[in-house]
Amino acid sequence: MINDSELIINADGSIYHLNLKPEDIADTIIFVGDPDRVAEVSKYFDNIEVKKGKREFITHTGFLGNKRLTVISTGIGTDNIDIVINELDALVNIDFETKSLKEEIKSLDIIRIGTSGSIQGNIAIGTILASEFAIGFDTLMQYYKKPYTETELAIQNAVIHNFEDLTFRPYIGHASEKLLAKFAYDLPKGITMTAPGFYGPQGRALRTNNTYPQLIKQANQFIVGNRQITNLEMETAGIYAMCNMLGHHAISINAILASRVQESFCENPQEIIDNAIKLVLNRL
Ligand code: R1P
Repeated sequence: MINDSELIINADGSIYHLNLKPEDIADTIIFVGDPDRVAEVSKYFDNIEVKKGKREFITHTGFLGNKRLTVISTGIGTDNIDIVINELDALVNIDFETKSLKEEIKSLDIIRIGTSGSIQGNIAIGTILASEFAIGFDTLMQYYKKPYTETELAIQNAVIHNFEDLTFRPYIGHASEKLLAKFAYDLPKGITMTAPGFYGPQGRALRTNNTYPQLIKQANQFIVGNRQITNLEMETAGIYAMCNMLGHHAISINAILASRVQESFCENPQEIIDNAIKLVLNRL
């Protein structure tokens, strides 16, 4: 039995942060960062049966045709991803009455629709890109033991050699093969770099003296086999690594809004994000 301070259930039977009960979520879950983006996705649903929220975690569940779907906002950063993945996993795999693991462990399908910056000249603003792998420059996976595939180990070694002056060891996660085949068969794919902040941790210096001023240049030049780091954001590595560890399927679809090599930002972010939303919903 899991104790009351590890699995915190609210008085109404919902889980602590997400404020959701097991019956509130579907087996296919779309993640967005921005809470306002939840309605931008659910406006395409045929009906919405659940609308709940707490803090930055807004959830809508409904049907698109005969497919039951949940869309949930994760807010910014992998610290939130820790909460969202653990609580979603508990909602499907822990019996809230007995507070014990269910006999049959379920795998969720998780699709992130996020915004991101390109760090390669050939990935233009407006591109919809799928993350095949992700590198976490944040600390989340220091607290968990995840099995590594051979390709992940090769990427991790290449990162340590390429980013010479790093004082920490980034972690690696991978997309679900099943979801790559379903959602990203014709999309450009790449390695996504996940940062624990928007400014210094992504090589921006408005008025700061940064520890890694060469971060974007090093990311741009990184190569392992025939793979490059294509883009930069703040959640994908956490989603992938946590899902790899817990047996959930995940894919991250990135709407490229900025180019860090051309040093420019798009004029039509909403249109690019909407293209990514429609692409994912059409392939469900
Ligand atoms: C930073 O502006 C935020 O935007 C990106 C980053 O990953 C970070 O969360 O994604 P979302 O638009 O999905 O939030």
